[in-house]
Amino acid sequence: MLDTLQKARLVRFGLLGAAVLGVAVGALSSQLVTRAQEAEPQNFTVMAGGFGPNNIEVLAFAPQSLQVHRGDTVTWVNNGFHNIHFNNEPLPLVIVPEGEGEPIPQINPAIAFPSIESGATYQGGEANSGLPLPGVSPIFSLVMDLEPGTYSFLCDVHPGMAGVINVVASDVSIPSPQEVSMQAASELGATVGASIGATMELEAQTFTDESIYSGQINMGSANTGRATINQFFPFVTVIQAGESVTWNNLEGGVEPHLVGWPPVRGQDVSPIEVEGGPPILAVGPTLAPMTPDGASIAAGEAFNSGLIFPGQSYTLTFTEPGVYPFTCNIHPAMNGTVIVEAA
Ligand SMILES: [Cu+2]
Repeated sequence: MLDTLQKARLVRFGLLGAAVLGVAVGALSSQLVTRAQEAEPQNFTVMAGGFGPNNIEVLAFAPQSLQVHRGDTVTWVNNGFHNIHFNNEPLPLVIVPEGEGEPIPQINPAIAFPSIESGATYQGGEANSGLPLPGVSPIFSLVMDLEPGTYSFLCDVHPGMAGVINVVASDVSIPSPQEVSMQAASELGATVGASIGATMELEAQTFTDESIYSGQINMGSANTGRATINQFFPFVTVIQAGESVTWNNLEGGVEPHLVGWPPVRGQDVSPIEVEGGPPILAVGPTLAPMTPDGASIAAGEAFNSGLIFPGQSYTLTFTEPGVYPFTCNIHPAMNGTVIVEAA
């Protein structure tokens, strides 16, 4: 038998429980259903790139498109080496400005450095987050103070990587921040899933005598949507002394690669200080071409192709028998071997 006090407690607990549940359900439903403009501005997250298993990297903004109301904030999470640039066309990543003295190949300062600070109010026009260089936060946000309309942004490093923000009128209901994040996860997941299948196919196609003895190596993947599979296909090739190997970054790929040996990692830029201004981000030994296309390599000789973009190839001739490892300086998991047999 419950005494009166216990009953009173149970009733109170029951009411409290229902109230807590009600608040929770209320909060959840207000977050999960589409809605017209909230009294408070909302904060939406956009993923800039993502990583999967098997050396898969997604070079896309997710969600690719989202709706906001005027005054909402969009926060980009930079998961890779990307910038967020409200601009019509991508800019070239490496430029060689004409000027006094030796021309210096350098990372384009119009890509590298921000033209708007994170947290600022965006009112349209050209605006660039800058690159996530050492010491720069991977989180970048803007308050969208914009008339209803479509505003597109892109990553200059990865042509084709672009996204859209649709600013809609305040009385139009839009997906909640939680729904937008779910959409992002779904888009990234679908791309990674398709690429896992593609990896297996590419490996099966390239683990054949025909492929291994061809002297042809593909750098990463092509036609895997907005994903790149950062492997060499095949990663072993066998040639005779005096023959050549050609590395192909196929048309339809989305990521630059290099081929070189020994590995030179993490020295993408060699900054040159400039008084009263930002440094010149001179291309460092990781990215700098050292060995021209078509050159001959002797046993033990160091080489570096420099960046090879989709649609470009790079050929070396191996004159001496031996085992020649190679790597991609910007993708440490990309490694392979040329085996040169005596002719
Ligand atoms: Cu690579």
